[in-house]
This record gives sequence, C-alpha cells and structure tokens, in this order.
Amino acid sequence: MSLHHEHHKHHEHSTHAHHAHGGHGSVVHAPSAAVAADYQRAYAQAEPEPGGTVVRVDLEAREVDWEFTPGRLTRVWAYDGQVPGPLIEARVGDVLEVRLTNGLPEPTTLHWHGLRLPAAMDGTDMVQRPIEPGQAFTYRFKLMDAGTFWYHSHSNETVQVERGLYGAIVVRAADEPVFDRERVLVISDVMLDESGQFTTFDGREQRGGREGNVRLLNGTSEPELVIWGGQVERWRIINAASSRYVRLSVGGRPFRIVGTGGGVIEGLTIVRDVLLAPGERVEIVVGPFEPGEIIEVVSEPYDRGMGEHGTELFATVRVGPAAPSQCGPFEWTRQIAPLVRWSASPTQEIVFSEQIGADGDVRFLINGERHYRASPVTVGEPQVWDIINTSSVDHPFHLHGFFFQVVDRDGILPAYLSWEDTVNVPAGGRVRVAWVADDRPGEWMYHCHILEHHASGMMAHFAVVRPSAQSSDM
Ligand SMILES: [Cu+2]
Repeated sequence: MSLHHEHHKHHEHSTHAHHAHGGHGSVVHAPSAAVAADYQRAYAQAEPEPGGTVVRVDLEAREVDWEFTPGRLTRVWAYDGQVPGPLIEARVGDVLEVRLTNGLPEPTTLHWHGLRLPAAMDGTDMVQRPIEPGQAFTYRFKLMDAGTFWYHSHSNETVQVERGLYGAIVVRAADEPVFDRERVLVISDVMLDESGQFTTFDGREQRGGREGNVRLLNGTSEPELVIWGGQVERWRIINAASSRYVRLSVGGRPFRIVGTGGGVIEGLTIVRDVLLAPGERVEIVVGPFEPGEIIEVVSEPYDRGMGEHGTELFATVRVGPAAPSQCGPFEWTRQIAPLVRWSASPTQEIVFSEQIGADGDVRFLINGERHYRASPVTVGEPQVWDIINTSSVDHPFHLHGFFFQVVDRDGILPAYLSWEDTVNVPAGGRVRVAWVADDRPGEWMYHCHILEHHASGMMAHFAVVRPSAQSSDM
C-alpha cells in the first residue's frame, strides 16, 4: 500500500474531472449519466478542512496465499496481499482518497462501513457499476467522524468478504486521551476444508448463515498478544465475520466501553462482556494486568437462535514484565442529546421475517419482500423506526451512511446513549431507533449484516430526498 499524507493544496480542486477520467489511470464505471454526475460532484466537493490533509491509499484486490494457521497456506482474496487489508488511519476533517484496482477474477466494489459519505461513494450497486477485473475506481470523501470503521467488498459479499476483502479504518479526533498502546483487533472466521482451502457454502445447510471452522483475529487463528504489566490499552474491535456473533470477554475481567460504531459513547460503562453482531464495532479500555498473567480473549456462549455455542477462543494475552504507564485517570465521554423522546411514535415499521420456500429454502425478508423498496426519507425529518424481528434467529440491522440512536429494545431503554450504524435485533424482539438524515440525498440501503441473509434479499433500498425535491415530485 502506498499511503501518504499531504497538505491541502487548493489547486487539487481543478484536477478532479481530469482525475476521474483517468488522471491516475482510474476508470469511472457509471451506470447512468445522473450517477456519473453525482460521482463527479461528490469527488469535486471532497476537500479537507483547514489543517487537514488528503490521505491517499492505493489498494489492489488480488489472489494471494495466506497463512491463517502457521504452515498451512490458503488461497485468499486480499487487499495488498494481506488479511485484513491495510489499516487506514486518518483524522477528522481529512479527505480519504482510495484507488482500488481489481486484480480479482470477478467484479468488486468497496463499501465504507459506518462512514458518513456522499451516496455516490457508498460502493453499492445502486450508485456505481462494479469494478471489472483489471480496472480501477477511486473513492474520495471527507471524514466526518472519529471512530473505528471498516471497509469491505460489497459485491458477491458472501464469497469476497470471507476470502479476505475487508480492513479497518481508524479516524481520530484532535482531543483523544493517550493510552499506553492502541490495538485494532479485527475478528472474523473462515470455513476451510482439510487441505486448508475455502469450501463452497450451501446456504441451505445453515439458516443462520456461514460460520467458519477457523476463528480469526487479524487474519490469524488464535494469535498470542503481549501486553506489559501495569499498562492500559485501547482496543478497537471490529466483527467482520459473515454471521458469527461474538460475546467478547477479556478473561472475565471488567473493562470499560468507550466507543461503539459511531464513536465515543455517553457516560461511564464498565462490563465483563459485550455482544458484537456482524458489522458492529466496540472500543474498550483494558488493563492494568499483573506481570505473568495469562488472559484469554474469548466469545462467551450466546444463543442467536442457532443454539448456544461453547466458549470460543480468539486470542491469548500474555502479560509481560511491568512497564511504566503514561495513562492516568481519564475523563472521556461525550454528551449525546436524544434525538426523540422515549415515547415517540414510530414513523416506519421494518419487519424481519423468514419463510420456507417451496424448494425448502429458508428466505429472509423485509416487510414480506426480498429487496424491499422502502419509502423515501426527507432530509432533516426525524425518523423513528421500529425494527421488528418475527423470525427465530437474530438479525443485525445495518443502515448505510447514517448513524442512528437506539431509543429502546422491547421497551427497555439502552444502558448508554450512543451513535450506531448496526444494531442487533434479537429473534422475536423489537428495537426502536431514531435518526435524522443530514443533507446527503441519493440512493441508500439497509440490510441484515449476516451476509448470507443480505445476499438472499434481506435488504431494502430507499432514497434520501431534499424537502424541495420531494414536493416537486408530488
Ligand atoms: Cu439476518
């Protein structure tokens, strides 16, 4: 990966059109004139805040051999030859410009999970044509929020994401506390055959989606981490698995949750475990530990409607000799004003259901349909959505491009206020969320983040429209 920061230069602005038509050899795959124009406009409008920079990243998706377990090679699809792909780091107000070259044998796109960006840069098939093998596409947008995000393929996801096409994004604010160390821990899993190669997943085998037989942390099976005694670390954890839920525990020790999908949360929250559905992130502060301790990072049993799995090991932490800590007591929270009162009435209902087809296949539906077309959302108008799961398995609801607040879960207020882009909706449960679209009109979507469910149609498209645009439609 080439990654360079550069100071903002005003003349960049005038080079955009040229760039988009091949200034760096990039190709625009615009399915329609309107989409091409939206892309050009979004590209041109992506300028860093004063003092910010343009973070340029070149990624190539290609086949490579990777060792999930030592001594056994698996043919994977990876960004720049590594699983997960390169960590992308930037600051709020920077512009991220990623040029993706497709060296795979099939088309691909990139989705920026959790980032608030223009619709044209969202990487879905609604806003761009897939990048064909041998071609390239440049994504460019401003980074609006601090937090832990991730990027992953949004084409043939059940195959491409499992094979390795995902990576982490860290966006920092100017005023974050200092810890002794920060780690990005990307959780995933793969289903490998006896020769260590990917198997073809038959969706009928498991209605909960594909759970792998090899669990991964940062692309490695059960790695060992070393933390120095007496030190305090910030862990940014991403669940990039296709369907696996992780009820994360750090040796059963208490840890503090400082952030979730949309960055820092309100208040002080100390827990012993936290549930991460596919797509979700959490930021926790761990330590200090005593020298010589051995701590297992595991997923505790959780039943998502598929039966309870046992305790599953993800990594072992060895605590080394004591080292000085530069991390004192920290005040780190943010005020989050509730978007709506807890008693607000829902403006939309989203029903997740399952249905057995004539062929015996289980279908996962939204409001009774596959690829549901939901009603438009007007910029600035509060949305209160009831997400109702009438099926017998949990579904993680993921909204593209916007953050929401959880208002309640089955009438129970959340333990803390936070911004989220993904929330688990338990089997038979209901989650009420609230959000307001800021001025980023275009085609957006929400879907179940169990990739097999998404692929089978458990998703919805909707338009975000400006108030004037909507009234002129009528
Ligand atoms: Cu689902």
